[in-house]
Amino acid sequence: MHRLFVAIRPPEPIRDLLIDAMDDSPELGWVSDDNLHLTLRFIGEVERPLANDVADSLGRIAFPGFELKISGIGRFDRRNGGTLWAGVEPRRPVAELAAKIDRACVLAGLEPERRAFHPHVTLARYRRDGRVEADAFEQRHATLASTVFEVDRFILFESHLSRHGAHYEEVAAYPLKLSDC
Ligand code: 3AM
Repeated sequence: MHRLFVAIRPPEPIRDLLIDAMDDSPELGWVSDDNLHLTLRFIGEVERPLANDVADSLGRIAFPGFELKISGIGRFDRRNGGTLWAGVEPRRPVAELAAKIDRACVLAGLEPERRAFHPHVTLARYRRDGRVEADAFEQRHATLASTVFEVDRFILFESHLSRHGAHYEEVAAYPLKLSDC
């Protein structure tokens, strides 16, 4: 089985900005530089033939490149903890691309995504006792903003989980283009 997801990888200067904002709060489990990404579609565990069909279907997507910037900090608070993330602007092109990727996944045989799409770059994960630190970080960096960067591709990643954490391997990169020519 292959645990897959589709994401945008921010360029190095943008990742540097995010890493510079991270601090040494012991309750916040920071995401490493290698793992910083904006998830467009979580696919989950699939067998090889379906993985190949998804990869082929993604390759038929035509979507123009667009500009994005990091803007603000937010949290998904859950009962036992949560995630701290950086937001992006504008959200419209990234949401449209995510919708197109979802359609491509459905054409390949996956169930459609039913959850609302909230584009974000996860910065840290925390347990219940990290909420105060997460809140403080969110307040401190509420106005975090990057320069604009070009999104010129999206990437199919395979996630390898181990007791050392997640390792994301790039399976394929899909350039954004104006048409199918
Ligand atoms: O981009 P982020 O960090 O928000 O949390 C996982 C990560 O999201 C999410 O997929 C991204 C790449 O691993 N993820 C993991 N398991 C998931 C699941 N069962 C999931 N998203 C939805 N359902």
